[in-house]
Amino acid sequence: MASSASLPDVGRLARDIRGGDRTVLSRAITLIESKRADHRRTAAALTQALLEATGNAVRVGITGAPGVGKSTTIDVLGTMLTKQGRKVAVLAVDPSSRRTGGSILADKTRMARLANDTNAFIRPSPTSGTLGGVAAKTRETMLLCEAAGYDVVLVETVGVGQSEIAVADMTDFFLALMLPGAGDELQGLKKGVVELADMIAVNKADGDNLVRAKAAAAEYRAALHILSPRSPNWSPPVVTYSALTGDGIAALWAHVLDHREKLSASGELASRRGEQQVKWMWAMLEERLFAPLRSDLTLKAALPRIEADVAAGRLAANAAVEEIADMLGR
Ligand SMILES: Nc1nc2c(ncn2[C@@H]2O[C@H](COP(=O)(O)OP(=O)(O)O)[C@@H](O)[C@H]2O)c(=O)[nH]1
Ligand SMILES: [Mg+2]
Repeated sequence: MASSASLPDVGRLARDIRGGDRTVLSRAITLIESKRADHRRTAAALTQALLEATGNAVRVGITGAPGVGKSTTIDVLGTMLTKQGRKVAVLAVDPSSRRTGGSILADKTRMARLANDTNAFIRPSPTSGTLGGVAAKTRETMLLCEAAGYDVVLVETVGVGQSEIAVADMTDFFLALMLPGAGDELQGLKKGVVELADMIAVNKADGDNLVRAKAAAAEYRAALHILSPRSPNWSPPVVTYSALTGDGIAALWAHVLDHREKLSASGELASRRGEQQVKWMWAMLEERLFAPLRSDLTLKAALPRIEADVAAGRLAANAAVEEIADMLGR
């Protein structure tokens, strides 16, 4: 284990991050992502030191099936926002990227304009096998970006179950992107994504797709009618747009700002954020407390036998818990 002398000075790191130093920001995010216990403690101290400088960004989660146009949308939306004087951070959560690394490269080329924009910061968030397979450190990364002065944070996630819920739980506005037509409109509903969404946006409403995009939007609108809204202060709109031509992008962002205004006025934004933070604390604590179950080799080896005994009725569930707790307490 490294001595504390080799660890970065938290006060200095915090100052440089607040000063907007991108290199320091990148290094700090690497520290946040580290699994080393001493790094973890330093990262926590850093987050705490920066806390009062966080919370000022518009936090938007963007989800949708692969190919729906998330990266293209972020490129055009992000560029529009930096032109308005905003600083935009993009955090890309892709559970598949751990295996191939390829999708991150693809994303960088899809976000070519933003990648070269000095007022934008793009960071892929590595996923871990824990916390539902979601990037376990994306939330803290977002806080660091806010402290560095990024006032829009876009979190991109590919449309697969748990990572969507996790991203919805760390953002103010959850945007579900859909493809026009193809009769798959209601699949999104089945997966529950639409229930999380603060807006549904049908992309690729251009050329031959225009009519099908409008038809898809009408279907979503009808479907949303029968769902109870996530917020008493907001009915999720359904819009069509084209990331390719840029048509509808400004209107899309206007809805995000409208949502923000309404939820700020009602106090819901602050309470939603507060709840998110507490929920996140418990998720991390649970994760921490369960860690020995995965790392203790003797216990790991014994668990299948214990489970089998419980399943077969040879071992009472409470007796199994005592046995496991004894092993943990050794
Ligand atoms: N026609 C059309 N194609 C689009 C639009 N947006 C994205 N695409 C294309 O759809 C493909 C997938 O886009 P990408 O942004 O990588 O999707 P992601 O996987 O959701 O990030 C690319 O070939 C894009 O050029 C759009 O608005 N109209
Ligand atoms: Mg992408």
